[in-house]
Amino acid sequence: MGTEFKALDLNTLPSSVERPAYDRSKLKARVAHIGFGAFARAHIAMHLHETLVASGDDWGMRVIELFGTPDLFNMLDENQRLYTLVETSDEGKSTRLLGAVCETQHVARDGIQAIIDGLAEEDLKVISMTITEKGYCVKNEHLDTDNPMIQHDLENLNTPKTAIGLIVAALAKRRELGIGAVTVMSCDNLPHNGHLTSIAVQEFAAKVDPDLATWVKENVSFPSTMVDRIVPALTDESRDIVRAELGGQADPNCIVCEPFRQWVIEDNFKVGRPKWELAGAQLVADVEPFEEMKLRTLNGSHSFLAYLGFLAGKETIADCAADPVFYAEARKLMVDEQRPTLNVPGDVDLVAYADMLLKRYSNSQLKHRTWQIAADGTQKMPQRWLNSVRYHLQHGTDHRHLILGIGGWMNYIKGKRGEETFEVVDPMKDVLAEIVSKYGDDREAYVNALLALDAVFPADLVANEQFTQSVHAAYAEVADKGAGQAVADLAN
Ligand code: CS2
Repeated sequence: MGTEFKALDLNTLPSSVERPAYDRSKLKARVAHIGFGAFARAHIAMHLHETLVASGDDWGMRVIELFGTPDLFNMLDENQRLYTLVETSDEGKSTRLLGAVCETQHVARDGIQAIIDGLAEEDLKVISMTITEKGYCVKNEHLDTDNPMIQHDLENLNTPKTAIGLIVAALAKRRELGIGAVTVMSCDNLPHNGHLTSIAVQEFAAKVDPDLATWVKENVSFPSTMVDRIVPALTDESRDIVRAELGGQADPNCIVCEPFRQWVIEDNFKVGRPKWELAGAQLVADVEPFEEMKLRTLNGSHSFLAYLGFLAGKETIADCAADPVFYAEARKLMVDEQRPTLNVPGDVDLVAYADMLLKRYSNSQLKHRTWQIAADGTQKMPQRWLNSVRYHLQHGTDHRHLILGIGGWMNYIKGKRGEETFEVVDPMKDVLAEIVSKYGDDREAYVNALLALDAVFPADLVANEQFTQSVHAAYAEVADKGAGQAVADLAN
């Protein structure tokens, strides 16, 4: 890709492409965002861009990557750190160049020391991140000290590999330099994500130096956020869409997503923040009801459609939504099985919310792959399904859809769809593959071995016979009937 790269020629871009209407030369890196993948480009940096359009102030964003190669960042720099966002739906498209990014730092290009130093600059007020569920290195609500990367970072705080290690190294430096407080803001799909981040950072800091942990307590806030926007991974097809929108020019950092977006932020910032409310973000005292609603209804139904839909031959979420059976059963999962478990935010009508989600899923322009959402199931299932399962077991209420989802996942991770084999992406993929190869032909032993994964299935659920029996049955149902028929039979 590098050799073919040609910087964007802004002069010949079609006039339909909106450009940043603010003075980018005055932007300072006051927010640093770790993990500049598709979602961050389309959501976090887009909100800052809109904030700048409305406020004209100087809150720029430095973006940081700890993995992969710096190629994309090099190209972003050559494009003056502008990149293209196309919002698409069956109603049409709109295209803009986003301009909130003012600096890039890649560990393989700039070195970890420069990144640590940057996070310890006085102007830097907010460290935000989208590092995916596994990036937090948290197990059973504690820092996972068995994680080899965390072990590495604990022993080598000057050269951390994880985002958590990096943040602690930066906080230690801020303390050493006498530079004031900062806010660390998670933007990942995890329940009480601010609290989880604080656990990971605090427990790590306490291991390094108890005084540092005390300093962190006093000087760092960890607001929770609920983020929502459907942003499929970039494909050749989406690159072609962007190229057409740009009058034939290519932008390697472009992104294509749905028009909808929502951001609910706990207003708990130590030393100021951008005026994100100007971009439509909701600043609230308590994010938890929003987070749980979104995680269980949107992400919970996504995962249900991902495993069962993929196994039934459906490549995208829009394909699932176009099938009346999958549509109806995903709706029941949300309305009948997730709604009762939720403390729905005051002014939200959960049925209308679910219908809006299904409408978003029906966006045929997005091509959001079921296989993509199926990734990292061991990290996603607990907060999307298992807490709700616990609720239903306690209340004696029906939760067949949630259980079928688990049965779907157990079939999915075998990596076979009929004669076809596919890659299973998961941080625990080696453990999963071992279970598949050891017990894959013995249903009883296979399901038991998966249920014994204590990082995924909490002990209280596994001790509940009703739960384990229903999971065994759901596994067998999907294996015997096929996912499509198993979903159809939920209606009976
Ligand atoms: C999806 C999410 O891949 C997944 O696990 O469920 O990325 C989902 O699209 C976003 O959370 C929507 O806000």
